[in-house]
Amino acid sequence: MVQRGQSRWEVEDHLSELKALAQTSGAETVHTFIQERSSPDPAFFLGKGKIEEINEFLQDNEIDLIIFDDELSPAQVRNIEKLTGIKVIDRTGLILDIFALHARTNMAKVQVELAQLNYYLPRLTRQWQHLSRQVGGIGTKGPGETQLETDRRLVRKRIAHLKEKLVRFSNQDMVQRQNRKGLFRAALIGYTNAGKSTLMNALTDADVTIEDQLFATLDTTIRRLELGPGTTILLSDTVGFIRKLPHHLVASFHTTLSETREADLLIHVVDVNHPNYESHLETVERLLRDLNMDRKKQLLVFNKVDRLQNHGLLDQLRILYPEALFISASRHIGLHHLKQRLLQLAEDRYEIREIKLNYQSGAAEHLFYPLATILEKSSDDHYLYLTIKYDKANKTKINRIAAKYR
Ligand SMILES: Nc1nc2c(ncn2[C@@H]2O[C@H](COP(=O)(O)OP(=O)(O)OP(=O)(O)O)[C@@H](O)[C@H]2O)c(=O)[nH]1
Ligand SMILES: [Mg+2]
Repeated sequence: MVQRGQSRWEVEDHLSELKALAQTSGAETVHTFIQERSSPDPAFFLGKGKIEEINEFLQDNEIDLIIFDDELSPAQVRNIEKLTGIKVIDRTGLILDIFALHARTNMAKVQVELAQLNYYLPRLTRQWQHLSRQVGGIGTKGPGETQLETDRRLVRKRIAHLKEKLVRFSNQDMVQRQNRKGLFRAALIGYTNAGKSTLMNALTDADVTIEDQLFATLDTTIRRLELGPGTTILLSDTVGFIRKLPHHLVASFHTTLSETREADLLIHVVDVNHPNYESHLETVERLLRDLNMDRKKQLLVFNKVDRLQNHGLLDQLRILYPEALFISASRHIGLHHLKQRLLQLAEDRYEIREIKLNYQSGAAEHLFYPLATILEKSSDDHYLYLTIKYDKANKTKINRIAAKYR
């Protein structure tokens, strides 16, 4: 629906993205309808005339599903389904379906189911009687409860169970992150389908799935990336963002996004070929603000330059974003530059210096192993000289050891 303050062009764009989402979930789009209206109708969302026009079309064609780009109230969905006799979902429901379809790991599955249940809870109707079976038969109908109340109770119980499971996952995750402490961490982020996983695979030996689909990636993959002597960073690839990412999903994917939250650097990948790359960029920035990650250091990377027809655009972008890099992840264009930049950024965190150790206590050398990389080693009759490189965060510890064995 085109509402006040929106242009028709903008709405058409949103619909073409909705089509891509529908395609990803396996639906074929037969027709799209647009209505201009100052505000939605409380009962049917659209105006009466429009609903009738759509209904007529539905009856003349074999349609299985109506998808709305805007979020509908549970009552609006029920009313339209009743009138047309056809299943109705909104953008949020569609995105949740895709996530459910693409969830592979246990953690992703739990996160998606949690988001789905939170979304469907207020939308439960009598048709949900199969629920008691789905939830594994726990809790039979209590005294004086209607089926609907029983269903709601079952869903709430399931939600509590899934939340507990997520806490366990996030505790495990925390232990793993503790173990990785000390290394510089960069996280690939960006709009869905921008090429984050392609870049991940191009830079590391990760074998992340790449698809010309929305939300191919739902989990976080982390790999080591060696950039130079003593400079290894951790690179992570994770779930993409989209306009109006359902808030239930954002809340559920807390654990998946934790690596991004703790990263030292966000590598923001943008598909420069997409006609809406600008609004994608803004959407990602907005989501980062919502997630309180907007103060993190960022590196903007425009991807898919190999397909770019309009070379004037590159010149324009170079002026607008002087710090940005231009690459093709699939053709390996500009990756050397990107690695150089990453090396620079990571190096800012390190210091190199020479340490002189009393030869008598030469065995102290091993004390530096967990804290620093030894670049060079030499000795004379009295001393052992070590050139070491270390994270500035370890400076105090290094100083203490150096002072003790001088
Ligand atoms: N022409 C061209 N295509 C690319 C490039 N990088 C990625 N692609 C294609 O873009 C599509 C999406 O790539 P992915 O790496 O799966 O994108 P993603 O950002 O990980 O997407 P999600 O995980 O779904 O959010 C795939 O069809 C890739 O082959 C590039 O540099 N040039
Ligand atoms: Mg991906």
